[in-house]
Amino acid sequence: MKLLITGGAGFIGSNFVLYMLEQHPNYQIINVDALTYAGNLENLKAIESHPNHTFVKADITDAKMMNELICQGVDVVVNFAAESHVDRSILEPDVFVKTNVMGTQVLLDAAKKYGVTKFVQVSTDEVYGSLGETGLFTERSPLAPNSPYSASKAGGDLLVRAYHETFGLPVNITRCSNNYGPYQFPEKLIPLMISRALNNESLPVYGDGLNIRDWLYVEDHCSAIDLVIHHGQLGEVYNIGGNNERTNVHIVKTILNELGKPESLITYVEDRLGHDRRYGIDPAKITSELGWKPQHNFETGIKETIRWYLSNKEWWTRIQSGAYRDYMTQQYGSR
Ligand code: NAD
Ligand code: TDX
Repeated sequence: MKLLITGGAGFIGSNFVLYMLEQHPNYQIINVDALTYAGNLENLKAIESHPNHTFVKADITDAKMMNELICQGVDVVVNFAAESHVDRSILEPDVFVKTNVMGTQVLLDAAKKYGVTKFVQVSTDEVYGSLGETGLFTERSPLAPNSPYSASKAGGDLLVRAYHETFGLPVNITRCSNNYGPYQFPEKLIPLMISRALNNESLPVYGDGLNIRDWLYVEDHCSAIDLVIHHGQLGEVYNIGGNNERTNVHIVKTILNELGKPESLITYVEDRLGHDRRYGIDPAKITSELGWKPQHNFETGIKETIRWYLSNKEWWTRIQSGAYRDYMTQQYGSR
């Protein structure tokens, strides 16, 4: 099988490329990534000279380039490439629409033109908006995105759906909850708090810290997408989540406790605009139809992740320079 994986130098994409080459060493992977601030070839060091992995630096909005890549006998497109950080979408929404909506449409056109056997859109539970104290997102929950990020992801998803309905393009959409694990960019809650705590910096918790996210170890997300590629019913959406709902402040305290740092580092700061209160995924469909089961529980997964950041300090300290430092100052001031 020949796969075109977009965004394969980012957090989940790079974990997925590594996972697929381990699970299916004979598959050929073309990994296309624009190497924005979030793309990092260091994530792919272990497969630098793997004969079945080819890296191409390109933007998914570049139609000529996407056509040139997909026409090379690509069977399956897996679209991870996206602007992925909610706070950045509040500061700069335009690039989110460009990559997450227009980029998806460019890929869909190329996939249609060259007749792929499947197009997998990697999406998010955030397209469903926010939950109250009870209930879970199912595949039938209405789309009600609240941030420019989630609205742009919902826009991409709707185009994927439309290409299936209108042109018969064989597609699946996956909607996963919050991921954590190795290679996550230190702007996201868990790696941000680990890296700041290690530097004895204040930990900026938004609002009252009681917003809830449903956490999944990244490898379990990868195994779910692998199953969807091979067994997903065409045209279907699959929600992915591991029933691990935690408040943000619980996560931050767990990290402090594990690192032996004081809770006095926690600083409650102004809330995120449009901050979704709670996400929770019902994974019944992917569990019963495709037999997916997560392998990591949160308590061990978070410890493994903290250990990874402790042993890979160079990876994240190199990131914490230049453009990233400018963003951090804009977002959090000089605290
Ligand atoms: P990330 O920001 O770490 O990685 C995104 C990658 O896409 C980067 O390597 C970046 O260089 C690349 N990219 C950005 N714009 C591009 C463009 N125009 N052309 C080509 N490449 C481009 O993001 P992530 O956390 O790994 O998320 C990957 C995907 O999974 C996204 O689609 C995101 O919406 C989705 N998702 C993420 C989570 C999560 O918790 N992180 C949960 C559910 C779904
Ligand atoms: O400094 C912070 N302080 C804080 O309290 C940051 C960065 C976050 N938070 C809160 C906001 C959220 O309630 O922590 C929670 C998690 O925040 P993020 O790590 O930014 O993730 P979230 O906004 O939930 O979105 C993530 O999950 C769904 C990914 O970034 C998305 O790409 C994915 O689609």
